Amino acid sequence: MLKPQPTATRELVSLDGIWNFALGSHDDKIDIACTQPLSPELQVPVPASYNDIFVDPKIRDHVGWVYYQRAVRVPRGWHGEKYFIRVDAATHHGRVFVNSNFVTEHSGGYTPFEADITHLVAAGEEFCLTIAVSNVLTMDTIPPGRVETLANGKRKQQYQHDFYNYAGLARSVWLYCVPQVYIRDVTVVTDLADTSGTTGIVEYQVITSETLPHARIRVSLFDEEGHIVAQSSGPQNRLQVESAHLWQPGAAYLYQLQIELLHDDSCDKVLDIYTIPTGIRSIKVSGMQFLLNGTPFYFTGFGKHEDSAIRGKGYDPAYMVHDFQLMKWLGANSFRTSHYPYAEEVLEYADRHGIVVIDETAAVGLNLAIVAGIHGTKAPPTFSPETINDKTQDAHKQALKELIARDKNHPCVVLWMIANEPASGEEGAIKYFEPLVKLTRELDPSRPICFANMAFNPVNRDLISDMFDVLCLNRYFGWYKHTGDLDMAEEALHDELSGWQRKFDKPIIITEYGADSLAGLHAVMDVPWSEEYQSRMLEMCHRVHDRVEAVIGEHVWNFADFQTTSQIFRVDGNKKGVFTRDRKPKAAARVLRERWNKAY
Ligand code: BDP
Repeated sequence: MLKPQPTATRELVSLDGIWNFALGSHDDKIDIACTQPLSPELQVPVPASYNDIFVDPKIRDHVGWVYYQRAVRVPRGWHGEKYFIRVDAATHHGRVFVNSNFVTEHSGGYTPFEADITHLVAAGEEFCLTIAVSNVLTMDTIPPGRVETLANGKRKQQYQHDFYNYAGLARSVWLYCVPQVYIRDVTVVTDLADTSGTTGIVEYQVITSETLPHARIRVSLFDEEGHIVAQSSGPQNRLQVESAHLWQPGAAYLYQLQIELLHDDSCDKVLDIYTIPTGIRSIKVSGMQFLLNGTPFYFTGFGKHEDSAIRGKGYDPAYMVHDFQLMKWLGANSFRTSHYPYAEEVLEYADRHGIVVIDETAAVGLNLAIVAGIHGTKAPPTFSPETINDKTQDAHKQALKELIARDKNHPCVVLWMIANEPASGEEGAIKYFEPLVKLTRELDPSRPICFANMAFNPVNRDLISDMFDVLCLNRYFGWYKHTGDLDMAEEALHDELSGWQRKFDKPIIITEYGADSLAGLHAVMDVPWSEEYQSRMLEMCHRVHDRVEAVIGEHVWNFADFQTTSQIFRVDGNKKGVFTRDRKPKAAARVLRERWNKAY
């Protein structure tokens, strides 16, 4: 799915800003009256989650639909074009209305959707745009959840993941136009032709709104100086680039792949034009190594969250650039989009600056044993008709399709993570994951795949790791296990990682390791929650990572403290950040800076 882009043939209007806002009723019904002009009494910024904007628990804890509304004018110059409303994210369900006419709906809170509204409004006209957004999670959604009705009649959203269920229009909304005949989709896959790594391959496939003769699709690859280095025609082909500049971690080089649809009687007349920033690089998993451009790559960095005070999960370019600066300061070369696809702007920035990304779906919480473990209750089976079932699996398939459709052309994305900490030791996991693995490989045969395994499913209990290319392990030795005893933790971590290496002979990335720490709490001894203990725990893990050959990466959990749902074992959120929520470094930052700034 192409991100809207202003080009010589396309225009784009941002609908970000202040929108009118209303709360829906306390059920799952859409209130059609809310698509009539709303009073401006409540107004919200877009993009932002709405929860922490107001000081009203009724809004923060609302379960169901809310309504966003604003007036929009279609530019008068768009006569004869096709125009679309595009919503970058509506968490978790969105319904779009143009002057009360229902236009489209979408489930999945972290991927975009759009609708052609050309037939509904004429160029030059103003219309009332309403977007209804529901935050409800059920066993049919990804991530899954359950709405509980309390004794006092109040509805409460339950879910199995640790981060707060922020909702709303957390990313941009656009009105954009394309010509009548237009480029619908482009897929770009790159590789290196030889082991010496000098000849780059760029394979492309273009889908147009109507079938065109070969000669009418022209594709040109420009280097960073603006020179054409390869050219071709037709909807699919393979370009070869001699002495290619490679996209390298920390040293990105971006070519521009320009696609043009030409008029039938003159090649000088361009009907549509679209450009894809293209990094030439190869990815391969070989034995226990992860090869980027033929060279073993060691991942250093973080599992992150899109999370900040007030705006919740709202995209904020200032926070984004600052986070990248902090990662660079530490010597981090990569991060994981835990636990959902991030705003596309984040991937564009990573492409431009050579930061490697593990791209994750929102399939988090597919494990009923974790919550049961916390409350000391007996866990129901995770995979059953009443719990994670065929409908969840359908939603998961859709989430994979949308993730790959959106992110397939980003050179920074080197690995698809299809789920976080599922119940991979329960029998139902095989039947659940087999079709998902197959689908992911069909959708993108060019990238390896993984899931994040959790501690309840060690090597002798996990049933699905053989289906994946890279083993990703989330491990909290020294925190949830052997708390305060780093000697025991070190031995146990080493034993466990050695076991995985012996059984699979595959590369291992430690996709989560870390400890909570309260900024400002200091201790001489190994006192959990102190800044020193967090640092010493990370150092302990690093000693083990260095001793196990298969370990090819480490992502600390988490980059920054983040908001969680109200729980007694969280104090104003999860405090495993190496930075506080407002991005002040804790002592652990020094440990990482020292370690990661030496070359890997
Ligand atoms: C892991 C989860 C992550 C949590 C983390 C923690 O993958 O989402 O936030 O534990 O407990 O199991 O801090």
